[in-house]
Amino acid sequence: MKPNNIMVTRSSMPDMEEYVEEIRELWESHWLTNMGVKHRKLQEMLLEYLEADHVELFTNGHMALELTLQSMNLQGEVITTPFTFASTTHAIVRNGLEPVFCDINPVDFTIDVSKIEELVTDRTSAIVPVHIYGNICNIEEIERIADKYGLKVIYDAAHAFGEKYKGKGIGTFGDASCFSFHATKVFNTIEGGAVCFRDKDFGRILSGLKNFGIKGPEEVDGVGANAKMNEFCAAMGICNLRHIDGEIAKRGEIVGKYQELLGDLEGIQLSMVQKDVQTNYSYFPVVIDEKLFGCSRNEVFAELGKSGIMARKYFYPLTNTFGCFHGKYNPDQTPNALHISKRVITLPLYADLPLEDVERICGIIRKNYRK
Ligand code: T4K
Repeated sequence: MKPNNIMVTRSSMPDMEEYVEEIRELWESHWLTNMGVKHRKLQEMLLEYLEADHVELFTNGHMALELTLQSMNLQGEVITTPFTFASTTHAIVRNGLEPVFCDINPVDFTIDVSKIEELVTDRTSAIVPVHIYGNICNIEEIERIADKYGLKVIYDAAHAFGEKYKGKGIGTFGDASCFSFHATKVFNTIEGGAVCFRDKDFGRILSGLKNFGIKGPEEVDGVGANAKMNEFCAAMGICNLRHIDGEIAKRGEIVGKYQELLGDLEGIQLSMVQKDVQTNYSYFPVVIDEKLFGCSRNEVFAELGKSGIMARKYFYPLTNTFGCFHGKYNPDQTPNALHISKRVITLPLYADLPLEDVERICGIIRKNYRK
């Protein structure tokens, strides 16, 4: 990475002194992991911030999702979307379940709820919808379908930290919602993740599975993994959570600037805040229609790259085209997802991105408009 490059994102960090103060007592106690004081403190803070019934912390967002699926003891098929990060599909497959790919809608790129029911079979056990880029899925319709067919709903909420829908914390919907606290996310614990859920009994199984399924000193009742958040990561989360509202507000300003500077161009679909959603401005994806815009996504991506602006093609390629699946899935069955994945580009967005840099990025994009 060249020092002057602008990356797609940059981790939010507290002042070093604040972090050092937070970890000082770890030197005194020598207690570094296994649900120590920082772990418990962050858990309490998140319970309040996310307005959730229960929160369980994890070593990363992927293990949160993978172990949530395992805790529910699902069988057969799981309906999900391929327009996501590898983690969503891998969590399903690594549980021995079969992903059944539903298309996305071309407006907010979440699961197309009008196509879910036709994919339900007598082998379907769950739906794993993704709040992609922090865009919230059609929660009411997903709930209706899940109730009708007796399916579990596990939201991949990796991008949706702190968001609200109709005034309610996003982690309160479905059977569980899995968040990522990776360094690249709106809220980070360096690496980390969490699951919000309502059912206490499910929580007991889930918390056991993140610690090898150990129930007591002489009892192991689940084939679990090691997915505990350590004390240093939890301490980072405690510090970052103190500043989160300010960080989200700064991201909002940047998004506003992008919308102001690109909003008049034809052939570039900008990310819009959804109705009834209190957003966290996770990502700023734009979709480029070559015919109307006058040049392709790949050309814009390359032009930005020449100026040291490292945008990304989140989420290209689709997970149902990954080589590890050896052609098992047909991406033509998810045509909107395929279309968007070939045209989307995610522009740099982080709290401290200077507005002059946003102007420079938009200047390059505008220079390529119908040039
Ligand atoms: N579900 C969804 C829908 C997800 O998007 C993700 C993760 C998950 C589940 C799983 O959650 P985790 O298990 O990861 O908690 C990144 C992240 O690694 C990944 O967390 C994220 N989604 C995915 C969308 O993006 P890369 O390979 O693109 O990251 P990388 O290393 O290229 O970093 C991107 C930019 O971020 C860098 O250019 C600079 C900046 N950065 C990166 C790191 C590592 C920092 O500023 N600080 C850092 O420490 O995957």
